Amino acid sequence: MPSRKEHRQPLLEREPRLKEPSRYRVLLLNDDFTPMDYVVQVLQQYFHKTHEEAVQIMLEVHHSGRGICGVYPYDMAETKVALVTADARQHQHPLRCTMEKE
Ligand code: NFA
Repeated sequence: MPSRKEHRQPLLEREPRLKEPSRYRVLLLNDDFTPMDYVVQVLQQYFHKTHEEAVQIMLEVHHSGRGICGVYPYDMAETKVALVTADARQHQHPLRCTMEKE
C-alpha cells in the first residue's frame, strides 16, 4: 500500500487553490467631542497621511459619519485599531476606530 503522502497532488495543481489573504479597512467614526486637530494628528501619525490628506479624511468622517484610514492585512489592521484607541483614551477622547473586511 502507498503511504498517504504519495497521494498528494503535485504543487502546480494545488497552487491555484491558494487564496490571497483578506484585507481589512480601518475606519474612524464620527463623534461630537473629539477635536478635529487631534483626528488629523492621528491620521498623520498612525496612517502616514500628509496634512492635506489627513484633513480630507477627517472632514469625510465629520460629514458622513465614517472614513477609511487605510487597508491592511488582518494583524496590521487590528494593531492600528488598538494603538489608535489606546491613544484616544489616553487623551480622554471618545474617538472610535474599527475595522471591516474589504
Ligand atoms: N465631529 C468632531 C468635531 O466636530 C470632529 C471629528 C472628526 C471627530 C472625525 C471624530 C472623527 N469636533
